[in-house]
Amino acid sequence: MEPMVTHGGERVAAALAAHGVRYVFTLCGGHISPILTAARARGMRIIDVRDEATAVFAADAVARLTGVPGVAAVTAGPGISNTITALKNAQLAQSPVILLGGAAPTALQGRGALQDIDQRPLVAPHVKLFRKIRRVRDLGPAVEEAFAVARAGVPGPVFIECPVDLLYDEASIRQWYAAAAGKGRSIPERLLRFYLNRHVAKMFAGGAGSAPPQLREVAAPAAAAASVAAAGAALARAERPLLVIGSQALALAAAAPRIAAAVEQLGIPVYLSGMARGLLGRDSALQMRHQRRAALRESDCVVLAGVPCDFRLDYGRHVRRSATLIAANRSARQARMNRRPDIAAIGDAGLFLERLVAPLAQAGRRWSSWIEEVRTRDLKRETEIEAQARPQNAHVNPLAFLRALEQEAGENALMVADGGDFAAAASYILHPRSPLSWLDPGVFGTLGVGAGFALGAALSRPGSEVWIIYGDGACGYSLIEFDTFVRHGVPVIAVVGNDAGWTQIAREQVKMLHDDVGTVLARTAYHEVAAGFGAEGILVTTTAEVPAALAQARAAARAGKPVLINVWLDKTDFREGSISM
Ligand SMILES: Cc1ncc(C[n+]2csc(CCOP(=O)(O)OP(=O)(O)O)c2C)c(N)n1
Ligand SMILES: [Mg+2]
Repeated sequence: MEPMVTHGGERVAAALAAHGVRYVFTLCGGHISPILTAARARGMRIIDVRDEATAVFAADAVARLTGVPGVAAVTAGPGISNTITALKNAQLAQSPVILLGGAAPTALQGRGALQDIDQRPLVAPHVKLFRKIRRVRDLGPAVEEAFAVARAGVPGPVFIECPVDLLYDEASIRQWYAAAAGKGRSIPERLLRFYLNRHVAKMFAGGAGSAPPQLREVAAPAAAAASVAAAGAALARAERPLLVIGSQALALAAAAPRIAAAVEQLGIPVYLSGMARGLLGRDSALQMRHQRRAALRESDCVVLAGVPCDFRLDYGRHVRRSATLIAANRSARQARMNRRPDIAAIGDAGLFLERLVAPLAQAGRRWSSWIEEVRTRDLKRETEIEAQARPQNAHVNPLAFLRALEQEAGENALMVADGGDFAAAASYILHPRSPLSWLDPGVFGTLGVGAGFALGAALSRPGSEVWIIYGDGACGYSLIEFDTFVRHGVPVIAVVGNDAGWTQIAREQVKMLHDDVGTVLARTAYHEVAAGFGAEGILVTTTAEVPAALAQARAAARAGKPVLINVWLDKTDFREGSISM
């Protein structure tokens, strides 16, 4: 039987349940207790983490992997301010996250209540919608609205502010306000009582019954048929077409297998970035991993599917001027950023790729020699990496380690990248196994996503092997969440690429400014930190130890235990010269 809806927290929980929410990520606070208890009573799993940022990163991962908004709930004031980096990251990654935030009692806001700040100016710039609730009966509909707004158009986070006095039952709140109003007989005291009585009446107005939650359909935006036709015609004419598919093309996560099939049918060489990595499985003949810039330089018709012309494409300069540029994007602004495309298909980029199949099949074009050309260059780079992975010094060659991991990781592996050079090297060497099996922060490039992403991923994909590829610098942000992994039985495997430094930064800083100040770390025993939380900690200082360590880690994870492998890396010049700004 459905639990009774007797208070505002239950209204929120009922609406979450109606939308199929299974996990609420949180760090507790008195302002939100009724939401957590009501959500648990409705069968949702409450995952309590150690930093509010982690809660939002985890909700973000759930959203990206399932296409259904992920939900986090945090307390008023510092609980909310702690989420800002993660919220901004979700906004820039266009991830539909719903953040429920506590707030001081409605009548006390702005009067010096505990943890009371004006939350709107803090949060509003980072969300699609900031909804401040003032009446109990608006709580459920606000959740319904949040689920619709977060997914519509360009997806993104939504914030609902739930003041604590709307979340408890009416009798308790009336009692609380009555006590606050006192029993004094003076005119100001009687006025206060009158005012508070009226205030409470408004808060609970029309709230006795509650309509069952309404689910709203969110139709994916579809590009105009004319732009699909124009793109099909341009590709059919092209001699060296190229496809670049980015995160936004996977906004409809459930459509991933269909999008993958469509891309295979198009027969155009393709580069995958962000959340699109893994779309074509581990070894598709069409997918290239290296030398994207060279391929873009040569291509006469480039399709950017869910990819803006930002720094990763050198603001559009990677595509030659004479090429026909086709941009498929849910955002008209992103489609035109820095460079006007010849054909703009404004709508869902994944759907757009599916709709290209028919016109191109009709044209019957094949580009085998062009594919050969790009493939040859791709393989040449692979051979170079193989050579760079060979040198052995005192500790572990990072490329050799990542190649061993690529061999060893299971077919159901899902990888989270959090770090600088080591994580970037991983993005070249690891082959994500299947659609939506790779997570990185995205364009905000924030360090610290690791544990939160892994948590969301492990829960969304039970039975998969979740790896975090950490830099030793990056791991510091979320190492504390090994406590969460252990308490909640989430068997994540973290690899810390320990080069005793913030190497991506040190590399350029030392070269240009001849000083490593602020970039040096130690060979810290991160594995012992994890072990202290009750996880399995493994130290690897030499190449010879790698195979056994990977096998041990997988076995422990299969037995339900989280693992951290601390790998002492040697230096390599693999990332020499790469700089992002
Ligand atoms: C929150 C945040 N702070 C700082 C940076 C700047 N930054 C980018 S890469 C990097 C170094 C990362 O070091 P580590 O995780 O050890 O990886 P490595 O480059 O050493 O492999 C830093 C500090 C950032 N991207 N995000
Ligand atoms: Mg490092």
